[in-house]
Amino acid sequence: MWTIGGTFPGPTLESPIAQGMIVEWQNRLPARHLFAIDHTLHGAGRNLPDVRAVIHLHGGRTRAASDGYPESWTVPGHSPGNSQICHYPSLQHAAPLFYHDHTMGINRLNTWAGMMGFCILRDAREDPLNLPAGSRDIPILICDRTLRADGQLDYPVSEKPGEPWVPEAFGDAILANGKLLPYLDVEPALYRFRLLNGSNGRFFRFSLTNRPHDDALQFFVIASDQGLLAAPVPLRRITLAPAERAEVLIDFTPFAGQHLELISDSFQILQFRVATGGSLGTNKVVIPSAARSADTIPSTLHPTPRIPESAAVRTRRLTLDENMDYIRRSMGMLLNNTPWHAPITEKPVLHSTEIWEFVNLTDDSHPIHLHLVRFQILDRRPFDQFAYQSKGTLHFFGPAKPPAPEEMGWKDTVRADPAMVTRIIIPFDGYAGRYIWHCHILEHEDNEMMRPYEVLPEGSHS
Ligand SMILES: [Cu+2]
Repeated sequence: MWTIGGTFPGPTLESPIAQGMIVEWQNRLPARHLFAIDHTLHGAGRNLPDVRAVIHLHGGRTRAASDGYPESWTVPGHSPGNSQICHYPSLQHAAPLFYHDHTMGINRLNTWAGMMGFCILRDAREDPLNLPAGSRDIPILICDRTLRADGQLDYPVSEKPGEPWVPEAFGDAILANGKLLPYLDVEPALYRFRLLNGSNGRFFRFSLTNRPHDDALQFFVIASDQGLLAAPVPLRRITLAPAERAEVLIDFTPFAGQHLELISDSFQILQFRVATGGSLGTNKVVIPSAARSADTIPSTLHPTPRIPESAAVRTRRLTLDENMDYIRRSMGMLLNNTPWHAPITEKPVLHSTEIWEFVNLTDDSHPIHLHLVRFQILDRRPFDQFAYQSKGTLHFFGPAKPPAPEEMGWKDTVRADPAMVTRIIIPFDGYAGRYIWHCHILEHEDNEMMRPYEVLPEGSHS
């Protein structure tokens, strides 16, 4: 793999909020790329070096200069120009963030190669909640990859000579923190897991089972992309699109001596081996039950008042489009029918609030991510794709559906489902500057499903 810091996932960055971090990302990749580059894609031409990298902190409220713009890549080497120095002020809520490559035209290859890891922002104001901590607070990056018969990492290619890009890459090996079918020894106690879907394109539907009984066991969702929900949400199954996160509490207390499994549909992902009687191994001190009084699930977490629609100064209607490329003879995807290099069209003003509605004209669900900001999901509403294509009018097939309870917190990535209008409300807080928004299916992103946007200084007219 091509990793950050020599491990996959890369080292977990941890910081209290508002303390700030300065990270120097040094590019010491080898001279040849691990996978086949499609030089016909925008930003990946033969005139550019094959091996390039730039790191983005996903979900970070970061100044544009440190955000990892896709064209601000570095090349391998040890001289000063070969590293990217980023300031992450972390002036935001505690949240499970992650960093990953974002290089123009080859992001899907670099990230698949392994260039990603967690960044956990903590807030001491959460301490009174007594959530599981230390060895019972575990980030788990789950992703699919393809392994060749000799065990080496592989990435699919198309059948077209010289144009290896594929519209989607799905692997049949599911890795949890880089391991295939691993197990985790746990105590019969309450645990906090921070789940991240690190796949290029695979959606997961996680559940917890006690095979062979195959019951879908209950767990509690306590946080989404941008931190704690208002209250824990009991669930037996949760969908995570690429780049979405969920924090869950699992209580292993009733399962002493049993094996449980985290699964997604038919895939086994991770086995939990629950110790008997509160001890783990021979040297471990048995925790008296009185000392575990913190093993309760809080009834409330963090207030997340809903932003009223009236707070928005404007609404932008943005289509998600399929685009038949007759030269490439393949289907590409676009945002608002506009390629990456066209002039910037979305220019919200700093500290203003907008509603963006994604009119999905494709047959795919696209996880849409905006850099810099956090947002709330307003609703999803089914509409007539044909009427929109032919007349440009929105004809709805039914009422708007509110987001699921586990989506009611702050988000930075939203599932825009096919034939639905997905609406989000976004306070553009943070910094003025040029950022991007894109589909987080990395094959789509690399082939034009990404656009710049610009936050204008306060007092400007958008
Ligand atoms: Cu997409």
